[in-house]
Amino acid sequence: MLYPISTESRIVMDLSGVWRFMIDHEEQELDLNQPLPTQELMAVPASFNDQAVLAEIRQHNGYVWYETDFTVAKALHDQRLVLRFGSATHEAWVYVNGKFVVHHKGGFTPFEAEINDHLVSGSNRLTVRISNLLDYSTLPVGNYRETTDENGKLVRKVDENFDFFNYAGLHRPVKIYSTPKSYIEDIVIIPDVDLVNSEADVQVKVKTAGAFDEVKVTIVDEQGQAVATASGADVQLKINDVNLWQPLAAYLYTAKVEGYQNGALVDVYEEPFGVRKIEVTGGKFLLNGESFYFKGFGKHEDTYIRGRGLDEAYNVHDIKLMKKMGANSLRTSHYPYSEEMMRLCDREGIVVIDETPAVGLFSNFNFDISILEKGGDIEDDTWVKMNTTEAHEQVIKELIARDKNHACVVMWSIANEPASFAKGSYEYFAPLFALARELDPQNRPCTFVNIMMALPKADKCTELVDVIALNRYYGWYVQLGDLKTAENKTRQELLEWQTMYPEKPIMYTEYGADTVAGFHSVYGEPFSEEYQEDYYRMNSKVFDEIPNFIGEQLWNFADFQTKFGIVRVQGNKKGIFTRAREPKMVVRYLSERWNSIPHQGYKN
Ligand code: BDP
Repeated sequence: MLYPISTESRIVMDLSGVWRFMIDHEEQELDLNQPLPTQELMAVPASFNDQAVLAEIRQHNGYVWYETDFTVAKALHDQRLVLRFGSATHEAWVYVNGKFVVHHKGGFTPFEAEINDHLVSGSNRLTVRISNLLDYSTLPVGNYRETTDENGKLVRKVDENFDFFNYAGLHRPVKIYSTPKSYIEDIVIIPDVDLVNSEADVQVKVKTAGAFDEVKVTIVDEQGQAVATASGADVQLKINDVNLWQPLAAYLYTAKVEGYQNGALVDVYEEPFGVRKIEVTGGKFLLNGESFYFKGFGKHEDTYIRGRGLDEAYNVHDIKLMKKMGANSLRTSHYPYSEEMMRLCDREGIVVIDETPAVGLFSNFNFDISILEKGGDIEDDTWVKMNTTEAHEQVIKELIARDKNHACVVMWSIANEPASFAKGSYEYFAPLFALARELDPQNRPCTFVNIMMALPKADKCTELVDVIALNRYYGWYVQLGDLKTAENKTRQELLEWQTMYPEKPIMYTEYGADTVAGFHSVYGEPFSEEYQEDYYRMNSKVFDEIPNFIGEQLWNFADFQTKFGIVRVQGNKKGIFTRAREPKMVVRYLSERWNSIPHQGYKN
């Protein structure tokens, strides 16, 4: 799916701004021919939860309404007009002038619809109904229940089966873009680089709709010079003396695609891409033929007031902080991030593990690893209870359709911390890994993120992955305050993985300790800034001993909001930055460490 951009043949209108907003009390049916009966206002894009200063809105579980007005310039009336949502969390029904135009389920991927037939000249009304409900058929997974209040009125309740606040609303830009009636629908770019001769064959496949008698593809370099050109909807172009997309030294080419009719240019689209090679072999992760060491973060799209809404200033700032620390990578934990962030990572050379919103695939979450140390059959009914296959297939399709051309994406993460030790997990995941591998034109490696209880002997799904990605909390959820034992456990487990799967590289995708900024302890007690630093030092020491250990992505970049919980005071405090992006003490230690570890060629 193409990102909406303006070109010589296309115009983008951004509908961001202040919209009307209303909670749906499900009492009477709304007359969609009338404007929403509300005085409440809500900024878009942003979560609705934290804006209004009303508990009723912040904690609402159910349906809400958004509405705005827009006018399309007369000059565009003969163009194809597409209404596009960067995301709507988690389910949306869209109406233009009271008429239904599109429905989409899944809160983190874009969707769109042609709206020409629904438009009137002058002012148009765009109304969106959104649900933030989650259950055992959605991703992420929520524990859903219905009760009634003292007046017999239905009360819906979602208890998040995951550790982040269930922010919802119109989180990403809502746009209308124009194309000519005949238009470029999709572009697939598959670079194949010959590292020895510094040249690349780039296959470009163009999908068009309508009447074109010629499609022309030109590859343009960063200086704006055309370096290769070809005619056809499926072409191979050669780039000599190719500039590689390298971690933190990104080089982006642009594929300029033009569609002609009777010699006249009809539609143009420009897709950025990078040339780089990814290989997983002999326990290493190779980027452009050299072993790559992941240094970086799991994070969240999470800021004050905006909640999970797009904030490009935060995105730019976060990446600058990462680069300053010597980091080179992030995982889009625990859902696809905005397209704006993905384009920024392309530009900044940030290496991305791109994750689906499959989190909470666990019917009985706890950190009791003793159940697994006992061995034998594990009592867990996750794969009987969950009904997420359809949503999972859909989001893999939508994520790969959206992100397939991004240079920054080096691996897909199919899920975070599923019950991969439980009966039925392999049968659930095998077809999903097969689907991702079949759909990705660039054949990127695939993984899922393994939960602490799924120790080497217990896990049933590791066979499916290219890279073993582990979330581990020795020294926090287990062996709290006992870093000596935690160190031994860490070492013992990593060596066990390495022995069992000598060909598969191993990395940490989470490890961390809740730390209250400003809390200090001469004893280095848990929650203190000293403990956080000791915890990271202990882990670093073990990582450096394990040859196949190829990366450390800590948890979390910044403190973030969660649901209430007795171990969550104002959210999760595992950030190495506060929610306001102020550094905790450990940032100095990690900056020194990461700035001294090369991005490539470490542990060769
Ligand atoms: C892991 C989850 C992550 C949590 C983290 C934690 O993947 O979402 O926030 O633990 O407990 O289980 O901090």
